[in-house]
Amino acid sequence: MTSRLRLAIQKKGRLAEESFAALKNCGLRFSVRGDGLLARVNNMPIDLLLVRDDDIAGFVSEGVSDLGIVGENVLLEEQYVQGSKLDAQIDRRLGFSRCRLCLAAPENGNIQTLQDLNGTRIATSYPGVLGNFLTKNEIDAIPVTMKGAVELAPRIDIAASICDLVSSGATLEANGLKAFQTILESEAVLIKSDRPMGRDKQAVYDRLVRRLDAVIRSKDSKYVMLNAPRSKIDDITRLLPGSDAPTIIPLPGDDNLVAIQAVCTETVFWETLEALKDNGARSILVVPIEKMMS
Ligand code: PRT
Ligand code: ZN
Repeated sequence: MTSRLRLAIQKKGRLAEESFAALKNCGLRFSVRGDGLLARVNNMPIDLLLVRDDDIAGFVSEGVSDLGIVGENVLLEEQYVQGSKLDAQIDRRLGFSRCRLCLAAPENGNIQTLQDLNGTRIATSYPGVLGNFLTKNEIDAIPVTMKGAVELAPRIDIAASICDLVSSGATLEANGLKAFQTILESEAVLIKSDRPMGRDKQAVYDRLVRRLDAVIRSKDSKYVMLNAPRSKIDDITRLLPGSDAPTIIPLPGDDNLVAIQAVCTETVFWETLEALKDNGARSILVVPIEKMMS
């Protein structure tokens, strides 16, 4: 087996672009060409396995790949289907490709609540996750497995409702369906097995995840700079999202005014800026943070 760390990622699809982007932000240099299954990272001993997302958890479990990036929804489904045979666990959450696995039914139809599902069929690509949810909630319904076009099932009487991934909600709306229950909040996750990696690979893994953590942390982070009356320091500090110790700098020539600078680790909304202004803040600047390592 190669001494290079192997990371399996989706070759093409909704996860692929963001997985590539996260790795490039970690400073990995590679190019993905044509039909190749393997992309070599030039500046670190890492090889990327470019595969379908359904194969990733299995590859990690079998030791074909040391790590994988996959939707939590796909990992959980594999875990339910394969049970204890699957040796692939969540190492860390990556914060992209967020979506919800929802139960949805025709708007204004017979199914509006969980209880209405009793005795009906539910079309889904996630029979394992759905089956577990139904058992836990003591609902007696039958999952019907479909690999695609799940949203069409109610229209052609394959099932009365569906259990599918939703992000913007446009697909449900276009098909006259309405979500009435979320059964899983999913995002991309880094997965690995419980097997030890060996010292060399472990060192590469440590470097990679330290950078990944920094990329995830800096994604929503902004550096906020503003001037404010000294009397408002506490109010303004409280308004800065996800910042614990802002830097306060006196402004020469004006004893009543200070400059406040802070790293905000949560999204800075327009509403936050408006509230800061209402509390006397002036000259507010919000700038992106490219890299952050504590
Ligand atoms: O070819 P391969 O097997 O690798 O890919 P795939 O076709 O199985 O998966 P792909 O690329 O569609 O999705 C990969 C992963 O992206 C999923 O497993 C999720 O973790 C994540 N993801 C995030 C989504 C969505 N958002 C999503 N909206 N996967 C699918 N959808 C579909 C959903 O099934 C529905 O058909 O998009 C439609 C709904 O989208 P909205 O925006 O209209 O609500
Ligand atoms: Zn797939």
